[in-house]
Amino acid sequence: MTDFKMALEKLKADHERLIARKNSPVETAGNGIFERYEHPVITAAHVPLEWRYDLDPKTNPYLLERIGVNATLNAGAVKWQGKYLLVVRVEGYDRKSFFAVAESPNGIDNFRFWDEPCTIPETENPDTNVYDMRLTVHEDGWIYGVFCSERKDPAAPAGDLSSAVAAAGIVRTKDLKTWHRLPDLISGSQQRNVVLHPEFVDGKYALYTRPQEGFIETGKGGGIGWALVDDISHASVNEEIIINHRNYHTIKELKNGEGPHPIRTNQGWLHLAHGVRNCAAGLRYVLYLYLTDLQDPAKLLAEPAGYLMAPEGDERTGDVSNVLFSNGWIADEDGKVFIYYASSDTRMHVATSTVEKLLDYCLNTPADGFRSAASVASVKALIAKNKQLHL
Ligand code: M1P
Repeated sequence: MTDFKMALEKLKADHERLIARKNSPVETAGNGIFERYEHPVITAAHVPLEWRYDLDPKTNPYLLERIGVNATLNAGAVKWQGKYLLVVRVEGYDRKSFFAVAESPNGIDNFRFWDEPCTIPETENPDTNVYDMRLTVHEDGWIYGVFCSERKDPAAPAGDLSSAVAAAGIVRTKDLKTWHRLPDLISGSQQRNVVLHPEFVDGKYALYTRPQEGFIETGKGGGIGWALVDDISHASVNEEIIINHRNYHTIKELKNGEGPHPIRTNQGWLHLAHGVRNCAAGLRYVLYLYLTDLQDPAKLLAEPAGYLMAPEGDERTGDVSNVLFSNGWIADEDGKVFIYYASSDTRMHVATSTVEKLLDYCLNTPADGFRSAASVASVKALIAKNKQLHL
């Protein structure tokens, strides 16, 4: 066998071993609310070899990687024809992200990318970068993908090659293969983390928004917003109310953002979001839950204090360390919930729970009292309750 053939066989065998690797829940006692899994579900090394290597010995005799993948992160999720699909943000060495579908039979391992990345049509004003797609199977019959479209800030002073503008790009599809681009969301501010609610509300499309004054800073943007839209093919934010606020001295004092679209439950809409605070180590991104009213999804019913999940162990390091971010989850018919999250902007993981447990967590965890004394009162109330049990 030639050196080239041997190297290729090894590459293929290593790749297949990685993809077929079984994933199991981490066995250490957790908090009972969810289970983490041993291995990430998708890493840069999961990306097909054909996307990265020229496999022709004549043009690539040393079998060098031609197009490197830096990270696989922030995936939208949907259960589709019995399969668990992630629309992954694949980021190349060139810093550009694109979307690609990976499919698993069980939601926890064996994620395989489809043959080719998604082709997302551009608008007249081409996106420089696209990322973080939220998928919504809407009751209008389409599957929508709402994502961040990033372009250079036209008002940036000469020499400033960093300032950017974030807007919500919108695509829709019937098969997750052919994507139709709609005009970007028109908004008075920059927008990231925009998510389409799966049902009409008062006969209109409903969007979770995240108004922000700059590309990074939300400024006066108060948190997760809510806007009703008459025509999704010319979507425009006219009235925007804040339904989940940022608060001083909380996990979301700097900014927050809706994760995937909320799950309909018999107690209300269950939301997963990220909260960000600043500290000496930089920005820290954690995941939290809140519940809103079934009839009025903009009305907050419950919100536990603090985070549901924070970066742990290996999750804490990566391209942008100390970050957990989620824009995809899947609720199965039996109530099992697959939470897909990226750690440190580098790789994708799964954690599992159930709708029942997440509701219990949401409804029975004390809310934030915004002062240390209130936290002490919560702990003391729990101690007093437990004392009654005479265990
Ligand atoms: O680097 C962490 C995250 O930062 C941004 O999130 P947000 O808009 O809430 O600040 C996004 O760029 C996201 O992709 C990234 O994971």
